Amino acid sequence: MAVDLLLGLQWGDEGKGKIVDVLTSKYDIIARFQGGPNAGHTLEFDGQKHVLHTIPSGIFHDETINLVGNGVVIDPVIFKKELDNLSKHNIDYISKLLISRKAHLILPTHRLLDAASEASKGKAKIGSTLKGIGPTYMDKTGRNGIRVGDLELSNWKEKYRTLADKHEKMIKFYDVDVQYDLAELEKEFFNAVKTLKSLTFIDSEAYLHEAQKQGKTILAEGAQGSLLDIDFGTYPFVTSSTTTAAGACTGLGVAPNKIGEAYGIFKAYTTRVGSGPFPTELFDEDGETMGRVGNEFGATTGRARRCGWLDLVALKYAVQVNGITQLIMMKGDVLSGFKTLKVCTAYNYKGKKIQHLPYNIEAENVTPVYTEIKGWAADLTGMTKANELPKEFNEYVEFLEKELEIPIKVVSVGPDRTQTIER
Ligand code: 2SA
Ligand code: MG
Repeated sequence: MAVDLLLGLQWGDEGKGKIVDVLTSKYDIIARFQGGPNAGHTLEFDGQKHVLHTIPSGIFHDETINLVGNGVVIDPVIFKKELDNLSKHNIDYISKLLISRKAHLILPTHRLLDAASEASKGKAKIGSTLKGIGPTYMDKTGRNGIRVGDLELSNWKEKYRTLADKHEKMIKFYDVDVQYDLAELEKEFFNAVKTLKSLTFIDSEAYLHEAQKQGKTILAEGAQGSLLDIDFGTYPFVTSSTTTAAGACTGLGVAPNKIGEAYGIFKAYTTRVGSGPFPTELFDEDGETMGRVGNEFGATTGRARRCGWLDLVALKYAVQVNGITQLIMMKGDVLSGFKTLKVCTAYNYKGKKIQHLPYNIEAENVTPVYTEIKGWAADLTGMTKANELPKEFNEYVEFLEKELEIPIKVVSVGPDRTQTIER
């Protein structure tokens, strides 16, 4: 069986958690392949809201295996909190949560280094979630990292000490004000490592290979979005992992010719949290309305997300880079009540009209060219069938399908599992 992918096509927060949860009943295994606790995947059902950071979004289903792949970075402290929260809701995760031995660990000093790096950048800061993501991936590619499998070895604490001591020197080198009590942080860390060690560690690429041979269905769950990809995103204002389709290959050990459907998920408008260019960003009442109605606050940090119109130039780029086969449009309900909607269909770039994403999309180089589309007034949140959707809403969706040349098979009209309409 091929492995299907679910990828965010914008700057994250497209609603991946909700859709994985909706799709989960079709899959035997849900696997995370990149990122870490910088992600915030929100799921709502039975009147309750859950936010997951590292654990795959299939964990609330009884029959589903959830795998944290080798490409993920794990902070044992945050992981433990997630597990505690699952226990509170009587979710028995022990039998259905597997962790790759090759996943890297986020140490307390990685978090401190993240803070020091951001502080040293001043106004040019990335707007990182301060979860230690960048420094952990730096240690991974620098070949210094500590992996989950190391926890099974007797000398891992020596390795830990050597690395943490080095980090302390690096923190001093940044020469910024970062206050911490490492002894206290380490107490919490070692305690959380104990909890982590009670879970099942596996050689996950072999496991997935075998599962495929047995005909098991697998969904790779992306985190963040394509425009935050370390290579294809708005560098340097990106995260430190491959958030695009290729990340599922390196982050799970799945061969490219074993990828099946690539579901691309996007919001009917655009949001971004953290710094960096955002051509269609709004600083007016419309942007304020999107943020308020859409409840646009970071699920991990609580930061207000920047809002703007849908950017089709950027979306097309993401569709191409990922080889998207089906689209899912989220949060159409948030646009109810706008008389006119705008969609960016080209950029004015250095005096020329272009339709591809150029190297530099900073505001001084790029002004969006908009197509206006008539809005709809009706509240969509109570709708459950495609034939209830207003004519103007369908016209908006059809316009996007034509531009993107990919069908939009599902539209979401609210945060709950039930507010999902197939077209
Ligand atoms: P990092 O922490 O090093 O990965 O930050 C680098 C950039 O990546 C952005 N980033 C995100 N953008 C949107 N959503 C993310 N997850 C959380 C959420 C974020 C939150 O679901 O809302 O709660 O603030 C996420 N994770 C990383 C980040 O803003 C930086 O621009
Ligand atoms: Mg999120």
